[in-house]
Amino acid sequence: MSGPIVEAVQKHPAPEGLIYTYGTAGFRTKADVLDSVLTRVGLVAALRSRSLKGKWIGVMITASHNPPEDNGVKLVEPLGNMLQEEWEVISTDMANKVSAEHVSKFYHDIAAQYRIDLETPARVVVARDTRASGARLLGCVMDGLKAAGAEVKDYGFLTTPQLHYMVRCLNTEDTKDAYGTPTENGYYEKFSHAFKVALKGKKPSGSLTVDCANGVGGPKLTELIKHLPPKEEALEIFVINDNVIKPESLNVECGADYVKTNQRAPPSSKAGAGDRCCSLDGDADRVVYYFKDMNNVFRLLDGDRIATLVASFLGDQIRQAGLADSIKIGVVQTAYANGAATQYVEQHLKLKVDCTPTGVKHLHHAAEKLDVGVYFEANGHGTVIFSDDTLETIAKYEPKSPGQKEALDVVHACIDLINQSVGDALSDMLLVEVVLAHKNWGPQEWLSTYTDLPNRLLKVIVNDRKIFKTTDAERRLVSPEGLQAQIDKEVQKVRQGRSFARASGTEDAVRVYAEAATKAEAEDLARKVAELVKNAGGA
Ligand code: G16
Repeated sequence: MSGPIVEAVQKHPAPEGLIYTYGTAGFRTKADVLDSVLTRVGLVAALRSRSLKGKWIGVMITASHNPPEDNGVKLVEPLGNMLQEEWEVISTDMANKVSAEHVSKFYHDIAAQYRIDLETPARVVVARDTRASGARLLGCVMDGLKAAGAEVKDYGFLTTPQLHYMVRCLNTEDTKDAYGTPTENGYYEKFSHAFKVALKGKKPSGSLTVDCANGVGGPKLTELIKHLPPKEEALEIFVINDNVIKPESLNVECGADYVKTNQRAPPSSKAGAGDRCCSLDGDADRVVYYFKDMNNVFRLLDGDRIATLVASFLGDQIRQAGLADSIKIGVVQTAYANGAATQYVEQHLKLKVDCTPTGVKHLHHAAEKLDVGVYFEANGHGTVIFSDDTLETIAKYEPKSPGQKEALDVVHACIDLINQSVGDALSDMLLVEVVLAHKNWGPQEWLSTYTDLPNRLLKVIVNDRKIFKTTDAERRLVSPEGLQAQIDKEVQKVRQGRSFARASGTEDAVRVYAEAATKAEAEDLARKVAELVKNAGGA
């Protein structure tokens, strides 16, 4: 068998003995073993587009929060959602075919099985983050796309959420659901305009320092700032850790994952007490806030905090607009959500909380079932989505007083400000700033809404993380046998204890989370559970 597909696949042979999996956020591993995967992802993207009659499909080359030597790739559905699970399986199968002939046969088998007409146009949008391996891997995807005869738009460097935005814009262009102009400028204009309108003349207090993880978020935030209202009228932003010329510094001692996991500011931070700071991750789809309090103690305002802040604000505005009876807000979290955050949402905000496994796609699906679904992972990954019915209710609603109109205007502006295709650090950050400005809050007031339970997150390297299998939204282990009972025993020894272990979908490690009434108890519990995991996993 020969032909363009066989030739393209032969050009990028798969290393022997490696098994690839489309995980939490696509394929992600060391960049030097990804060439074959990228070419095959190009083929899958073309098939997926053809299966949807030529709709644009996104390919993002990034390993987000992972170290600089890693890379990865994920596929984006036409409305900017994560790839459908059925196609994750196809992608995994495609990546693991042994020979070029097998790949070509599989490509045609899938086309036959899904009744995909290979003459239908295939349209694919590609972009990448600033990793050194990105250019080479882009070449590998292009070879796959070319072999499959796809039409390609290459946006160069983008944040992951910008790529999602482009995909959604391209597929909704000239329809009643048009999301925006599919250009970088279009992105900046849409979100900066919504920011200005949502602020309603209010000004966030103080400035904001943004750590960009030395990733693609740095240059993109600098561009966005040019479109925002002048700092005298709105917000002064200081950009730090934006060195993309040195890709080996990506996510190193900076960025959202560093701050969340280590519960400390990047060592490079020069912020003083009370200064509001936030950190993006390597591809700018996560954001966490933090500050030093008056005693110089580091205080984290993570994804749970963003969810509670935003849910309470939107709840207030919807109530003030007179829409409380027709629109219900819900919050979606994962097992990593702090117990105090869950309690605050349920008991104080009186909102429903759903818990799903880790991975944006799971949270997104759960949020889609709500009128307004506020979903955030504790690590800062999340957004808010409004159901079609809710959007219609809001669009048709006639306010009955100036107060109702004012609140309704804010709701409209927030809908535009929130990147509803996916969690977007830049859009989330602007939303947080709007809420703080309306509430006239600094980070201390935000922190005072509830007290987090002390917690600890650890990474354990084991021989084979795949033996760690979970149930109950990853809160309990079903394998290795007997391990959960041992964890339960440790949990019972501390006050307000909770702990779980799960295999990471993006790194070769098992993650252990523990929380308890005191810092010492939380750290002790995390250490003990990590030890149990190590023993069971043959570290
Ligand atoms: C990705 C996923 C997130 C997930 C994170 C960690 O984030 O998109 O949903 O929380 O990985 O996942 P895991 O614990 O399975 O390694 P990112 O920002 O790295 O793309």
